[in-house]
Amino acid sequence: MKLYHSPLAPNPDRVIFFLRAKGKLEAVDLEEIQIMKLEHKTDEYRDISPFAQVPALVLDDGTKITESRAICTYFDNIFPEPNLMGADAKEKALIEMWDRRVELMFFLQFATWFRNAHPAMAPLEVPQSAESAAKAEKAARRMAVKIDEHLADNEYMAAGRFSIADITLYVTCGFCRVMKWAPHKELANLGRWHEAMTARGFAG
Ligand SMILES: N[C@@H](CCC(=O)N[C@@H](CS)C(=O)NCC(=O)O)C(=O)O
Repeated sequence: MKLYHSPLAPNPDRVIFFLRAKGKLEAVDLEEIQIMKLEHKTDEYRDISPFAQVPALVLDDGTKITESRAICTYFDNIFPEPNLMGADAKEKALIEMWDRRVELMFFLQFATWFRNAHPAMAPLEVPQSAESAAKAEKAARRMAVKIDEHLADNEYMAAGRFSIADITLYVTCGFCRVMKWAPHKELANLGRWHEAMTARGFAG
């Protein structure tokens, strides 16, 4: 199977870190798509990913999976150990709850801020909006504080153990560098959690 990705892009990184945490990165052929060269906008790539986004996973039977969380779900099923998305009903619900909160309320807010504010994003976000950027920045900063409060009483994001929710949060903290922001250096609990995650080595 083939995984289309872009170096340093957060959604593909989420999948790559997930696979590495399972010790299965070598199970996929990696193919690089350069977003900044608009390689994802070609007709050839749109045949693989109709929304012209990375990551995209193409299975050996030709099936295309083009949402990062759905790709992770697929890998969690075919490579069951270590389980990263929940082993029973309660764990599945708790991990999904936190993973979706991190994705929708932190990652997406940060991405909206970045895409609307950073000059390098002008070709991809047309037109950029200062108002959207300001609103999303506020929401991202607010959510970082909420996550820090959650981590004051929790070693991991969900279910008392390492999961995709930690991977999604780790990717988001790293992505924040593009706006010269390091939430894990400002917020103590997030900082402690971030050091522990770095020590696990899944980010390569
Ligand atoms: N919901 C999608 C989002 C994928 C996405 O937005 N990927 C970005 C890279 S991190 C992309 O392909 N951007 C290209 C563009 O905006 O033109 C997923 O989770 O896979």
